[in-house]
Amino acid sequence: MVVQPDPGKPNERRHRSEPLLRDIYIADPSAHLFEGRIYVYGSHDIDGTTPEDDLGSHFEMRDYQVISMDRVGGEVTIHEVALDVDDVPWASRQMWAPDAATKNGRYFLYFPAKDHEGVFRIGVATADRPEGPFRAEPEPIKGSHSIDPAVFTDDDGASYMYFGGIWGGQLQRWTMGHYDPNGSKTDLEQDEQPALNPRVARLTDDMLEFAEPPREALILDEKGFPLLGGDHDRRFFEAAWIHKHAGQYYLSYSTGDTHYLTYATSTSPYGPFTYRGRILEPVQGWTTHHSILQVAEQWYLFYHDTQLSNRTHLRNAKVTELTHRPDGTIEVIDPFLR
Ligand code: FUB
Repeated sequence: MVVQPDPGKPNERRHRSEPLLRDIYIADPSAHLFEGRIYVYGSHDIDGTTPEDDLGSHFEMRDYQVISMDRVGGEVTIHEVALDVDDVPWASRQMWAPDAATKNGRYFLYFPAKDHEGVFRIGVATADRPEGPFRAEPEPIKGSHSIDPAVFTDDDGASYMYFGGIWGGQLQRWTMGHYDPNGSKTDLEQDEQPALNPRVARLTDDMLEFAEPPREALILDEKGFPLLGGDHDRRFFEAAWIHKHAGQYYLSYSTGDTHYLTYATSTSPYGPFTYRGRILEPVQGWTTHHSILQVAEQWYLFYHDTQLSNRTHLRNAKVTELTHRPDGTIEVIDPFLR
């Protein structure tokens, strides 16, 4: 199937980058360099039947298909289905944004999905090859909840998972240490109180469990105060990603309802992180979700928009160059400017 833009809704603004592929919809692209090749692990968007709502019920993804390329700009290979929801005993629906990692020649796919009670959990599946097929562990990771896992391996070999997302991602329903089905549908509903932050936990040596209880990766303003719930332009919403540059840990994330990709830095993988600015101005489409990858000397931002479909839940992956300035800040990217 070739995905064509909806002719009834022309995209009038010129985009900075073209979609990486047009055959299937891939969103939330998590890019990694494995075995000298770029592999991208994303959501495989489909057009389901569930009506659109504020909780993202219309994001009904059922499987993952890895894409790969030998270089940015090279031919993109779409691999066979890597993991299907029917092959995950604990999962019922909504295979959202995944990530991947490798250790000792094994590959690990980390993915959120709703369990049979409708609660988001995070699972792990293993494979011998970066593209899969992956075999899921029978249970979700103990202590995992919410969405958008991102796994970062530090120079000393320790791996950490960052995760969480508010609104449909349910993070606001875990403030008591357990899932509250009657909790807020959006956030803490306390604009003057500290906002929710992503969670971080080191992984066990076998990469299959948390080695410690997840903790908050605090995001502070320039004066050292927590970002507040009402600070929608800067506070964490979803899509955490970590990269390390010049000895600093960069936590980047989406501000959700204000549609920015922003970042904060720290000298520790646990934070606290200090807010530094924006990476990407709003793209076409509601969601914005990304990864940051260095290939040789060049850094890249993988992201998505809805250029091909003009529909919120049918997104296409893209890539563009990203630049760190000498002072450690990142040049802001306008998705509509070359
Ligand atoms: O793809 C489904 C959800 O949309 C992701 O988990 C969020 O980050 C947002 O991109």
